[in-house]
Amino acid sequence: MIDEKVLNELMIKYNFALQILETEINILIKNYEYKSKSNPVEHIKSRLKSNKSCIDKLKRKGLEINIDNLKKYINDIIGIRIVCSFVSDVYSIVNVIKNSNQFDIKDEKDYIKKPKDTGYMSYHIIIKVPIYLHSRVEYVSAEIQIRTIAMDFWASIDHKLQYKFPFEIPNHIKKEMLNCSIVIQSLDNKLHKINEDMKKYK
Ligand code: 0O2
Repeated sequence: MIDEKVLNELMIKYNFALQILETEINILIKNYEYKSKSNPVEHIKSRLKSNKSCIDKLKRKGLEINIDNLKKYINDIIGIRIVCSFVSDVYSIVNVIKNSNQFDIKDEKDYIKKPKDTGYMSYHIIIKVPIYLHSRVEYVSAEIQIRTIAMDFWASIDHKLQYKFPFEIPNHIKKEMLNCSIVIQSLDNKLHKINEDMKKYK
């Protein structure tokens, strides 16, 4: 079991890291926007996972509920979501983050090229963020999700309808949500083409 006080203290540290990361990401994006004279990001959202969600996720992964497992196996206690206009913008932002040499990248998952079975699409980068304490530096994981507004729309509805549903989801519902994701993919492709076409007239 996890002592509530110890967990709250850990969350304070994660909150420091989240604030540093938010600032770094904002600076990187503003700098990219200035240099490329483009505006690829619609909005950025960040959050710290709640104590309950952390514990539920450890349970879901079949792990013992303790602080060590939390630090080691839950990579998205710190979460930043960057929502872009077009698929091409998603990959531009991914490159900005990867080429910055500012972050220690632990893992990346391209759920756009290979969506999850549910239909979920997004690009995830897991990084290590330093927290500067009195006498030492501690590193914690953070997840950056980068996706289009259309993918974000689908993911948000899916999160409400089925992602955290505690019982077995009927097959026809899963199939309908997957079909919606295919529609989203096709919409993103169409919008990308329109954007490319429009560049000729600018
Ligand atoms: P919440 O409440 O959104 O934070 P891993 O150890 O990396 O294998 P993990 O972290 O589950 O395990 O990796 P994964 O599958 O990449 O999922 C990370 C996050 O992506 C999830 O965090 C969700 O936010 C989102 N996600 C993944 N799959 C789906 C999906 O099918 N639908 C929706 N809507 N979101 C999804 P959490 O902690 O599970 O949930």
